[in-house]
Amino acid sequence: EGQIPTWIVTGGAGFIGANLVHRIRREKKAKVVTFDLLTYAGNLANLDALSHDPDHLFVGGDIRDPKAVAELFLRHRPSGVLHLAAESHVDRSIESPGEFVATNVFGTFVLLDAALRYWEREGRPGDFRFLHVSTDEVYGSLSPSDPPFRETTPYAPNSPYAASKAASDHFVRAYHHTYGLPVVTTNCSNNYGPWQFPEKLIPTVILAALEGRPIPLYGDGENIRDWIYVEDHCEGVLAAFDRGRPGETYAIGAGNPRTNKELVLTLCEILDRLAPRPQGRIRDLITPVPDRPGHDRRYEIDAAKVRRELGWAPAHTFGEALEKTVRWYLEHRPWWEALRQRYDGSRQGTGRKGE
Ligand code: NAD
Ligand code: TDX
Repeated sequence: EGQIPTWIVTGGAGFIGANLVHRIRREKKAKVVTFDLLTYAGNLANLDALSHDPDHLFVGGDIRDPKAVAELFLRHRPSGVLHLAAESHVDRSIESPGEFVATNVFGTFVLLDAALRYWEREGRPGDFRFLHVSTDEVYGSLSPSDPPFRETTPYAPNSPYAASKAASDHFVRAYHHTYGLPVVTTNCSNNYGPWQFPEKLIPTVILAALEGRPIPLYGDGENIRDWIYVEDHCEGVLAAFDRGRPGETYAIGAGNPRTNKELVLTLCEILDRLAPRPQGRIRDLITPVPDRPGHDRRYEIDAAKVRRELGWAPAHTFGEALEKTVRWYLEHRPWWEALRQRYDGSRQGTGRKGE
């Protein structure tokens, strides 16, 4: 037909989704339909630069709504789906786990079921892909001597968030095994970069420093996370979408494990250079707060399979991308100041509402 294909991106107005949508429109010959409910975490401003792009369309809607999702497939006839819509914040999942079951588990099921019906009606095209974006948190917590997570690591989710993502991964797997739907799942480590909602650690630290507020460090600060620049994650997602084998899972990580304390101190050092405070060193703002209940101690990814099978490798080094991220927040004050109405940044520690 000579027409370019249409890809549906769910959650495209969120942090990773927006980075992915921009990347697709920059680098791929595909139309994008962003399907997003615009919850507290979704933000149309993240897609502002595409407002005049004739090959991008925003559709507001809920992945938990079977009619809206069926309509989405019928109307846009996609050749692939990149599924990122989710409730994504561990602390919120501790406060209200039900929303995580509804969106991450039931919403993913609704999307899979609509994709299956559509795919069967189209004659089961072999090149259709349902790419499910998931997390390394499904594997649980590593002890200091454990080897990093791999695709074969047993699932052992510990937070309601991780449990809901694990359940969604299992439904994705079942739709391949039982019905043959061509699915691929990626399990990625902690992302950072532009448009990350300020409830997550890295933007929390940057904005607290810029506003002269306490920088909350949970527990002893010795928990380890494996950090990846969001652009590298998006490249991995697109590689898996393009070349991943149906039914396979791919663990994505850039090999940057850091304790929270190390990471926060590195950020403070970058901020002391780029946005010094006349009142003193930024590290003086670091404030220990009560630990997250059930806080996983250590995550780390062994990305040998994506490197070998998909030819993927991260293009950014940790120090440079972290500094680039700090600069992005410095240069996009209006973006995050507007979010202050939805999130005042004063929550410290976690636990239940009102604590
Ligand atoms: P985010 O919270 O920034 O964005 C989520 C988006 O989904 C928002 O735009 C929101 O409006 C939308 N959404 C929520 N509920 C919806 C619903 N019912 N219907 C339609 N849209 C809905 O999340 P993120 O950090 O960009 O994460 C994106 C995906 O990547 C998630 O599936 C998450 O589990 C996964 N992931 C995130 C990380 C990370 O470090 N942030 C790491 C690995 C995997
Ligand atoms: O203020 C804080 N202080 C602090 O010490 C916050 C917000 C976090 N932390 C700690 C908790 C974690 O050990 O920093 C670490 C990172 O916390 P988050 O940014 O909340 O991320 P995490 O819980 O590791 O989950 C993230 O990575 C995997 C994303 O939110 C998930 O969506 C993703 O799947």
